[in-house]
This record gives sequence, structure tokens and C-alpha cells, in this order.
Amino acid sequence: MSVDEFIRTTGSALRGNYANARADFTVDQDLSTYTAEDQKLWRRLYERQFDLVRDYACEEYLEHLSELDMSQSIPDFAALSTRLRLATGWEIVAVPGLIPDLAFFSLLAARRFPTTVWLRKPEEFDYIVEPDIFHDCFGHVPLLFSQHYADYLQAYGVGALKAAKLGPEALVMIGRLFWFTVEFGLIRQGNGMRVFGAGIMSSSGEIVYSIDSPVPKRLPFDLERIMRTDYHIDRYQDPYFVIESFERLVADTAHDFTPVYTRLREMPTIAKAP
Ligand code: HBI
Ligand code: FE
Repeated sequence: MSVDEFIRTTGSALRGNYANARADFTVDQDLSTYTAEDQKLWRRLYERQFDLVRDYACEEYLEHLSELDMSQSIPDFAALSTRLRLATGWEIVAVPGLIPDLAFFSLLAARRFPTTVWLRKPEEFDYIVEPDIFHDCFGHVPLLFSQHYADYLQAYGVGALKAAKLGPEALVMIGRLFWFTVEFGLIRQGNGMRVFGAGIMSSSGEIVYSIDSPVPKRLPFDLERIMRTDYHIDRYQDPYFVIESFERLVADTAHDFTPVYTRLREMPTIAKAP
């Protein structure tokens, strides 16, 4: 889909500025557009969430977060990319906000992580539905420095492009895989249940809820169950899925999903919690 067509069809719902977007939906990050208020809000968001991730995030995440220097100001994507290329061959590219599925998957398949440039407003401190720069940088970027996770995300992009060719049902199914791993995944580690999904990692409420609450189910990672499970986008998840390691996640999703889509199409969807 072209940028113009995207603006025309999703127009009023789009929050970012798409006017200068290139055909692949990337833009330049202009650090001078962030105000002193934005920087202050970033520091507040970072500080609150940093205290939480220490107790709830997986090891790999914490290792890489502490190596990055994001606590004092909104990160410069070019500087992050320089380090990331050396670590895992990924880079950070700026995007205006949500971009079409195909554009998103194409960037992932090329080891380019689309990162939103705008920051939420102070009144949205606790919660936003769309990804902003805090969600993308704090939630996603640290794990891109981890080799198996980085490989998983690229493979996901390749697989999702293939699903898009197979049709809308396959795309819904592989979209659920992204949701229940990259955004809301849990991982079992030596120190107990930990978070790796970026949607949880950047949320002050859900990071505690996902680990400590007795309410949600925490099911072992099961590709086919995930592909059949519907979800809410605007409330805490139930269920969560728990992986054993990033290596296992890569291995468990390395096969061709084409026959899986065909089989699952005939099976009922597992409804989201009411
Ligand atoms: N665009 N910027 C951005 N960030 C996302 O996480 C994103 C997107 N476009 C599409 C999309 N996600 C979904 O297709 C995935 O959640 C599967
Ligand atoms: Fe995200």
C-alpha cells in the first residue's frame, strides 16, 4: 500500500505525521522536535518503569537495557543503530506511527525495526493503545540486542510476508503469534516467571499483573493454540503464553506454517475472556 493510499483509507485514525514518509513508510528522526516537556516526560516514564523491570523482566532484557543509555533523554535512533548493527545486524528506523502490515513485516524481514517517533502526552502517562516512542524504545529495543530474539523477529517478518500472500485468515493467525510473544510473551527462567513482551514491558500496570495476579491463565507456549486464540487490544491479557527460552521459540516456529493454517482454519477460535 502506498503512503497516500494509507493516509486516505486510515486518515482520521492516524496519529503521526505521514506527510514526509518514504515509500517504505520510514521518516527521518528529527531530535530537535522533542521539547523540554517531552524530555521530562520521557525521564519520568523511564524512571518509573526501570524500577519495575528490575523485578519482572527477563535476564536478556535487563542485561541489554543497562548497556543502553536511554534514561536521561529520548534516544537518538542513529546512535542506537550503530550499536545494534554490531550486536545483531539489526537497525532502528523511524516511522510516523502505525504503518500497514506489509510495510511493517517487510522492515522486520530486513532486520530494520520500525520505531515510532512521537511521544505520548502527559495525560497519557499510564496508558496508550497505539505504540509511541517509549513503548518501542523501552519495550522492544533492548531485546533486539539478543541474538536468538533478533533472529526470531526477522523470521517472524519473513513468515508474516508469506502469510499475507496466503490470505487474510493466515494473516490473522500469524498476527496472534506476534501478539502473544513479541508483545505479551512471558518466559520461565531460573528466577521464576519473567516478562519479555514489549506490550507488558512498557506498561506499569500489566508488568505487575502479568506475573503476580492470580487471575489470568499462564499457558505453556503452544503455536497452534496461540494461532487460534482471540485477544483484547485494550485490557490486560488472559491468557498469557510462557516460553522456555528464545532458542526454543526459534526452533518451535522454524517450520513452514502453510499446512498449519490450512488445518487450523477448520477449527474453532478460542474466544477471548468476556
Ligand atoms: N506499525 N509502527 C508500527 N508498529 C507496530 O507494532 C505495528 C505496525 N503495523 C502493523 C502491526 N504492528 C501489526 O501488523 C503487528 O502487530 C502484527
Ligand atoms: Fe510493540
